[in-house]
This record gives sequence, C-alpha cells and structure tokens, in this order.
Amino acid sequence: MLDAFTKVVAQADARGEYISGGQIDALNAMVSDGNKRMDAVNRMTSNASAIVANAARSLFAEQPGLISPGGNAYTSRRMAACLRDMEIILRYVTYATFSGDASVLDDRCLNGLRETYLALGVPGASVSEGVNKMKAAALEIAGDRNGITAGDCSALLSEIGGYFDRAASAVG
Ligand code: PEB
Repeated sequence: MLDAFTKVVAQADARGEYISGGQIDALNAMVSDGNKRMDAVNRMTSNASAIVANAARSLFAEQPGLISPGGNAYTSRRMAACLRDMEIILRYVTYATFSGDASVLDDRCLNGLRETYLALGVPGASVSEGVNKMKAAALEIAGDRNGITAGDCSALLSEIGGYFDRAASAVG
C-alpha cells in the first residue's frame, strides 16, 4: 500500500534516481491543496450511508430483476451482502482519496474481485452500475459549494472520479 509520497519514492528508487523537481512540484501542490482533500474525504465519509442507500435504491429501480426471486440481491441476506459490498468499495475510494494514490484500493479491494463475483454468480456489470451511481452522488456531495471556502476543486474531483471508474471497470 502506497501513498502519493511513497509512490514517488518507489518510482525514483526503481530507476536509481533522485526525486525530480517535477515530482517535488506535484507533491508540493498536493500538500498545499491538502485541506480540499481532507474536506472531500470527510464529506464522503460522513454521507457514506446516504451515498450507498441512494445508489442501491436507484440500481434496484433500474434493474428490478436483482431483487425479484432468483435475483442476486433477493433475500435479505443477499441484499445485506450487496449493500455491504458497495459500502466496502466506497470506503476504499475514501482511503485512496486520502492517500492520493489508488494502490490501497487496488491491493485490498479490487484485486481478485471480478473472479470472486464470477465464482459467486454476482453480476459484475450491476455492481459496476452501482459504483457509477455512488460516483455521481459522492462527486455531488464532495463538490458542493455550500458551507465551504470557494476554490477550484476540479482536479481533486476528477481524481476521485477516477478511483470510482477504476472500481467500476475492475468488476464490470
Ligand atoms: C466481496 N461479496 C460477497 C462475498 C465476497 C464479496 C467475498 C462472499 C462472502 C459473503 O457473502 O460475505 N468482500 C466483498 C468485497 C471485499 C470483501 C468487495 C473487499 C475487501 O472482502 N448482489 C447484487 C448486486 C451486488 C451484489 C449487483 C451491488 O445483486 C453483491 C451489490 N455480494 C453481493 C451478493 C453477495 C455478495 C458476496 C448478493 C452474496 C452472494 C451469495 O451468497 O449468493
């Protein structure tokens, strides 16, 4: 598991090089924008249950077969597993956002997830759609301009969107 700093160190070390000026500038920019990152993590974290519940509700409205007899989220046990999975994925996206690096998401959540779903018969494309819905909700909440110092969050929001995309394409 790496963060933005250890990732740069690992890359430089693999080439036997010092850390470059460009890398220092990029990390410097990340530190000076650190409050935005912490705010975004805090907002996603404190709204996690709403993000998961709304995404799941919308997924089941679009794909009612999932909650009908024979569907993969039918029975409260499977429904609970489904909501839990979405919550786990969101949690790892918040870790990646906090670290500024996707490796925690890749190594601890997405690695082997497609195969797990295949083995369980869980439809990966539907999980992927659920992740896309969480992405839309999370970006709206993280990017809400109310109650926060005005600033440009576009780079951060597209970074966060990228973590959701990574999760969606890992299972879809
Ligand atoms: C991944 N999900 C399930 C299982 C595992 C995971 C390992 C099997 C064990 C169990 O049931 O608990 N666990 C999960 C994860 C990590 C982990 C992401 C990462 C660290 O450790 N069903 C649907 C929807 C979808 C869904 C499309 C969006 O119809 C999910 C939610 N996951 C789902 C379901 C099960 C499951 C298990 C229904 C139960 C499947 C079954 O037992 O039949």
